[in-house]
Amino acid sequence: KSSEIKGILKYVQKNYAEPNKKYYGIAKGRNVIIIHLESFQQFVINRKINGQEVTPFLNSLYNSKSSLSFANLFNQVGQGKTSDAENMLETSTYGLPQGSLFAQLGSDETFQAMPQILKQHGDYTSAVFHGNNAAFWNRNNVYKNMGYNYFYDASYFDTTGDRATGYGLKDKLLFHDSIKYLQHLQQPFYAKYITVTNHFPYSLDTEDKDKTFTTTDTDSSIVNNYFVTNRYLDQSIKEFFTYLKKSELYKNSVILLYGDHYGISDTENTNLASVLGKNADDWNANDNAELQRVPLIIHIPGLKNGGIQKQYGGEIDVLPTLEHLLGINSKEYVQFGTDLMSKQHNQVVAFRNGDFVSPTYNFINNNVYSAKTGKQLTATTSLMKTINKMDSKVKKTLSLSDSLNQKNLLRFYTPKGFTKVNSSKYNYVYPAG
Ligand code: GP9
Ligand code: MN
Repeated sequence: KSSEIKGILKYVQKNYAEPNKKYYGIAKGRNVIIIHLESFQQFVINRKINGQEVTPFLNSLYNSKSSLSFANLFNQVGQGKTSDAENMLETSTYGLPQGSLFAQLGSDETFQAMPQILKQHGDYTSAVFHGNNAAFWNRNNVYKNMGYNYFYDASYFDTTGDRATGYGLKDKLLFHDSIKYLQHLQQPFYAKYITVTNHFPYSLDTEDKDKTFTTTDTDSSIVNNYFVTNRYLDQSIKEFFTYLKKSELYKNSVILLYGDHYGISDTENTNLASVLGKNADDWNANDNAELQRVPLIIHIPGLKNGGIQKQYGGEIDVLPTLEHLLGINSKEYVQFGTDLMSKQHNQVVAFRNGDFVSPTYNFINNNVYSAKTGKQLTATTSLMKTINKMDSKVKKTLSLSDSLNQKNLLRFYTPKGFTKVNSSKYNYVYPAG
């Protein structure tokens, strides 16, 4: 086992991408607020429906010079969905080939996750705010192993009657009702909000629907309703930012927003074609892959030279990117992603099933597509030589991540200056639960 972890360390160190000096440490010491945008996809950004932007506030953040916004960031989740996204964001390791890492391994896993990393680089306090019950995705156990100080789940909030939808407290209420807890967190803090209202089946009472917004009229009620809860999510974020600005937390924070995975499934995608100005009859597997983009917006109040970034990346890359912005070198940790702002950043994005996308070629269901035109390419010997090289790198990174997690190999490696999490120190209280 100790030789196995050595091999993995050697691999991640070889793949390490050096920080870009222009951005290294620009957010050092700030509070970090992560906003997990449930089921929110990139194609919604800057999109108008019936002449109106679906998400005007998120668009303003996305288009701001104070944000590093990523146009080609792909979700890489497997069956663990939200929990896989969280795992990648917190640890820069992949979810499992089957099932959810949180659910299957999370109770006993040794993590080197962001809450503990920040505890040791700047004495951060950490908390999660979520409108669902603590046990969902085994979060109650996982967060202790990640070193989270506090977990404010549904039991902290009034979720009665129409205050909740299928997955818990509505987002506007989550932001509003959590402020009394957020205000009292010791600064600097690392706070994560996991939203729920924009979750399948995208239902919302009439009184919560935005009357100024008229959605699409496709044959799919899922597609039509999706944009309605997108708008609700957008307005909840806007209200939260209004509070942040009023409280002065805003200028001392970096606010990172990301979509966790698709909201419209492959089987519904043809109903989206008309909305996207495409022909449903030509829809193929590559179109589904292209739709796996999710927004990543790293909003740094005061930043003047941000803007939209075109480089390809995935959820696995978010953690090293954030670490470098905070002036923490990711080199000492076992992380499979690379800093999106680094000149050495790896732009081949692995999907959990072994398919991949990149700025040149997409490899989907054993077919090669041009990333530029979306057309399927003939598998010539020379093309396949290139593809096989990319493919074996993708397979290798996934399998090393799986060994690390499945055999809990971080038990055998503690980086210098890192203290292993002692989960027994954390005892989350669930007041009404
Ligand atoms: C529930 C929420 C949804 O607490 O995070 O998870 P998902 O169904 O998207 O994996
Ligand atoms: Mn989700």
